[in-house]
Amino acid sequence: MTVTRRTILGGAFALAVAASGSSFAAKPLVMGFSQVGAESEWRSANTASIKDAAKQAGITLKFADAQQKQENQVKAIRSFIAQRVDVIAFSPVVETGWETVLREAKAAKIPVILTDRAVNVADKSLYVTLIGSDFVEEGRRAGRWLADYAAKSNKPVLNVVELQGTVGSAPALDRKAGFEEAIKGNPKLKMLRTQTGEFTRAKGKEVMEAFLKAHGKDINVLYAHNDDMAIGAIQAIEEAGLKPGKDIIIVSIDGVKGAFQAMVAGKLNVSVECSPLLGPQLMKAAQDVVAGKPVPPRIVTEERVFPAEVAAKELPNRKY
Ligand code: GZL
Repeated sequence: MTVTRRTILGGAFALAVAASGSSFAAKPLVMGFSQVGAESEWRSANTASIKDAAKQAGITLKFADAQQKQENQVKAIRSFIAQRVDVIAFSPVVETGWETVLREAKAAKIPVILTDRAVNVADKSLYVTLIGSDFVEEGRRAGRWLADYAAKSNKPVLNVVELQGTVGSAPALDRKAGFEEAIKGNPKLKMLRTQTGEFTRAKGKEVMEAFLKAHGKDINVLYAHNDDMAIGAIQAIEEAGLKPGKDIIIVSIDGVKGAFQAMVAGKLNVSVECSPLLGPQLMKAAQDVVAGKPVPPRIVTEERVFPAEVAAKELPNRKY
């Protein structure tokens, strides 16, 4: 159980006030949050969820956008430590390089909660919990859908190109691993090219243009680690005179509104859900940590797979 500075002070103060017989309103919990950036529809929905949930919970949120740079996240965390916030939360842009600043937070007795992405540290006491998706399973789900599609295809082999997410990030590493695990040894699926599209529409389009220039009609499938890169690639495929969703089958991850619209238009074949709506779980975990209550070391979000056939029915229900 994490006993924070605020827990001890709060307890002693409450005892003193109770003895004096007067009532008191505890000061609002203060959270420092370092966000990856604003690179995708998913990230914007994640930011909105965190800000809304903080407001609902009466938590004072100090929010910093790192513009996808790790050094900006380290600076923000150091600033939160200097401001003596009650809890620090962040979505680490990449998995490595966090030990030093997390040790500084631990020395300051400020609990740290990870949301969305994981860090690769030997000392698991450097953070309280990780709230977010199982990216390896998301990659497996994408691979399983494609394996089922390939089994029904009359083509002897399907050539696959892959747009990876941010190099070194947990979702990029894990979605690649899960996908490869699901298609391993499948004689009908051949990996042709793989390259990062940095989770953005612009880079996804640029890299897909290069793939098309090199391989053209030999490309049968695109596996994109997020919908934004898939949507960028769709533009490149159309500009090359090919039909996305038909000439090139597209498998993607996130389940953002843009993906549902592309599926309804017949340009995307499936999106594996990765929920950005982590705000309420994050605020609950923060309140529990500060109150000295136990918090599980891993909180996994529940998610589904949305093939194009269900997109029109599901679109009105989507919250992001
Ligand atoms: C996944 C998240 C990824 C999304 C991308 O939890 O970290 O980052 O899949 C986003 O859209 O940019």
